[in-house]
Parts: sequence; C-alpha cells; structure tokens
Amino acid sequence: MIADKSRFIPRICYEIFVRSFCDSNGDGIGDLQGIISKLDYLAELGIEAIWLTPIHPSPSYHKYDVTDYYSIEPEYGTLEDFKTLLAAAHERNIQIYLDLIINHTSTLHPWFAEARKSHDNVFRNFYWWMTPPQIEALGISKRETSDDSQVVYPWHDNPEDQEKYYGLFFKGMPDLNYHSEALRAELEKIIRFWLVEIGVDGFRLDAARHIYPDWEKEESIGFWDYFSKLVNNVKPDAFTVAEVWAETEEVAPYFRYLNATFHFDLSFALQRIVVQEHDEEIVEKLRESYSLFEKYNPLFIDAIMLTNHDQDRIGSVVSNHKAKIKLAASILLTLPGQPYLYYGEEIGMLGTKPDPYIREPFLWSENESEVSENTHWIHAQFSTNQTITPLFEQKSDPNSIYHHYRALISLRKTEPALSQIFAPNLHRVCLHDDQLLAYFRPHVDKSLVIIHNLSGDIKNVYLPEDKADFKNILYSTDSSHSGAFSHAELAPYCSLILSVQ
Ligand SMILES: [Ca+2]
Ligand SMILES: [Ca+2]
Repeated sequence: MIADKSRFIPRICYEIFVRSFCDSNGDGIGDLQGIISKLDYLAELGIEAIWLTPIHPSPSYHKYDVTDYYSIEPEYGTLEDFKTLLAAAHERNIQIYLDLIINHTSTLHPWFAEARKSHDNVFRNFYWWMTPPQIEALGISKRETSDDSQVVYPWHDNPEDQEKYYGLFFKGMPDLNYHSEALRAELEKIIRFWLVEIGVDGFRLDAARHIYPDWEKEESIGFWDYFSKLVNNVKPDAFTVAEVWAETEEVAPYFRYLNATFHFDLSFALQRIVVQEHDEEIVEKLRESYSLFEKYNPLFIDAIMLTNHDQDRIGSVVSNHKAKIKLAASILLTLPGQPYLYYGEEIGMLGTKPDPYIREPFLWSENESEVSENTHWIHAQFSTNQTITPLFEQKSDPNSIYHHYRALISLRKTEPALSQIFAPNLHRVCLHDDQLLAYFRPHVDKSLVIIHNLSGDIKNVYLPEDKADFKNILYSTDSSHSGAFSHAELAPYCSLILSVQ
C-alpha cells in the first residue's frame, strides 16, 4: 500500500503548458524563467502546486516525446533555471510536479536509435518488436480507438527490418517495454534523479493505463505497484497523480498504488450540466465513484478538473458565456477533491481542437508591443484581444473571471468543509428541480449547503426542513443577496453558499 501522505497534499493545482505560459526572453516561446516571473501571480491566485507539461528535450512543440530524461529542453531553459524555479516555488509554498512520460520515448531517443539498428542490439528489448506473422497470430494488428488515442494501426515499419515496432500514439512515439529489466533500472535512475537529486515534489503520470499494451493490459496496474515502491523508497512524501483516461470503473484500481487520478468522467459531466442547464444526478454519481475508489485506497484523492490540455477549453464548451464560465468554476471549486486549473481558465480563455488551439498563448496583456510576456509561437485563433480580456485588465475589474476564481479559491482554503480532501464529505440536497444543483458538505466545525442555479431563469429556492437552519449567506454570486437568506430567489447561473451562522 502507499504511504500516508496526508500531511503533504496541497489542494489547489495549476497545469502549465510551458510553451504558452510566459516568455522571458522575447523569442515568443514560453520558458522556465517566464514561469519564475509569474510565481507571485500564481501564489496570489492561491495556487499550491504546479503540474508542468514536459520540459525535457523533444522534437515536438508539446514535448510528449522525450529524447533525454535528464535535461531541459533548450527552448525552455537549463537545469539551473529549473533548480531556481523549484527553489522559488518552494519559497512560496508551491509544489512542482513533473510530467513523467514513461510509456514511450521519441524515435530520436538514443535508446530507440540503438534499438532500431539490429535484432541483437542491447537496447532492442527496451521496445516492442514483432514480425507481421506474429502480429497476425496474436490478432493485434488493429486496435479499437480510445479517448486518448485515435490510432488504429499501432505497428510501424522500421526500414530494412522484418520486425515492426509498437507505437500506440503515433509512429514517432515507440512504446517502452517494461519486461526489460535493464529498462526498469534506467527508470529507477530517472526517478531518483528528479525526486532526490533535483527535489521535485511529485509526478503527473502520462498514459498510465497504456504502460503495457492492450494484449497485456492487466500488467499495467502491477507496473504501478512496482513504480510506487520505487518512489516510496527514495521519497516517501512524493505525490503521484495519474492520467487514466477511462471510465470510472477502470480508473479505480489505479488508486491502489497511486495517490490521485484525474476524474475524466466528472470533467465531461460538469461540462454537460453547464451546457445543458440540467443536473444529471452528479452528486449521486460522485458518491458511487468515491465508494469504488475507497475500496482500493481509503486515502484516495480525486483529481478534479473542468478541462486539461487534451480537451476543448471550458470557455469554448460554454460558447464564451461569461456567467456559465463562472458557474463552471463555482461548481468545480466547491466539490471535494484536489482541483486542477488549466492555465488560462482563470481568465476565460477559449479554444477547441485540433490540439495547438487548446494550448494558445496566455494573455497577460494586450498583444501589441513587440517585446511581451505573451508567447507567440502560434497565431492564436480563439483567445485573442478581441475575444478575451487580458489578465492585466481583469485584475482591475472586481467582476472579472479572474477575481471570481480568486475569491472561490480563497474561500475553499478558509472553509474546512470545502477543503476537506480525504473521505469526501458530499451529500445531495434535493430541491425538486433538476436545474438546481445543491449539495451538503458536512464538517464538524462548520457545515455548508451549496446551491447552483444551472438555468437562465430566476429560481425559487426552498430549503428542505433538515437544512432550514442554513440561513447565513457565506458567499453568493447573486448581487441581490446579502446577510441572511430569507428571500428564496436565486438569479440565473448564480451560486450560493450557506452556513448555519
Ligand atoms: Ca522564451
Ligand atoms: Ca505502452
């Protein structure tokens, strides 16, 4: 079992797509010094941990195909810059999680460059190789697409080689084969290097359900047993959050060995209820997931998000409807779990796939001067000065999306009922209207009732008898509310948090 890490869990996390976040040297590409310059901004927003998308050398713009696990992509900076970032983050009580991509490497990684040379190369079995008859015999030449990979034919040609190699995501990303003990020894070195020598606080684990291929799928969970033991041996308080992009039932067993997994089912459910303006018994479904997760790990941490770098941005999902953007944030930040904000959500950034357009430059200021913190490695199609108010202006507008996020994060951190992370305290409050989403967060010090109006209509709210004492308005986005909750109306898309006193 995993160690008790309850003392080490920060509560508000922020995903930075490094290339797009902040440019420090005017080349238009986000970099580590840029992130350092924004740590005060993140601390002010209330962020307590950062998940950095990959920072290792890589031929792609997204860097999910690593060529060297021990250094920093030169476009992003140096190892010294990274150490500076880590120290500066720790000074502000912000943890740093690295994106660990160990399902595959780049074809340009020296291991693969060796492996592809010949059948008897010592690196050959770091990867998966088979002849076409072997592939046919196992019936694995084709696969069904999954939420995280549209690839149907995962076997790729190596010129002048009778064997093909397996690459689930694309031919430039050959899958690693952890049947190789030598590869496992390399992995141990990588983990030790980042956790112990450099001192990062944890890992976001990419493609965790794909470590072993589909025909050996059940091996993947066992791999994380091995992995968590490695981590616990070198740094028991390190944090692990896994990408297991699947239905909740398939996700749950991963909690046996890992602290947290991203809740994709919830992410899509939150998007749907805000778009459709109807609840779909989200609280009941969450409670079912909790009892499932609990079976595998009583200290499970539900990593919750509206979207991440692989999903259409929430701003676009709700058609840039400002009140709905705020409503989505209000729901996310009042539910149990460890929330992950995707950079730019706090200023209402937009974007739909293809991928580069859900990863556009953060708008710090208007993009007019030549030298700017705003990155410009891509020409933004969605988040521009015409569609989005840059952070600089939102800061001086108390009604901005930015201030909404900030207020909710602050509230989450000061109210123990909201910040409770273990044994999620969540119960449905039935208001007999599926356009009202209401829940109860009991806590020994101060319990809360939270009500969201999902609709564009003014709603009458009648609290059930057992919640009749919840008359104190702790927080409301309805400007007509103040003091005691006697008036039973809630304005469109507004949220209300009530306490007994
Ligand atoms: Ca730069
Ligand atoms: Ca794999």
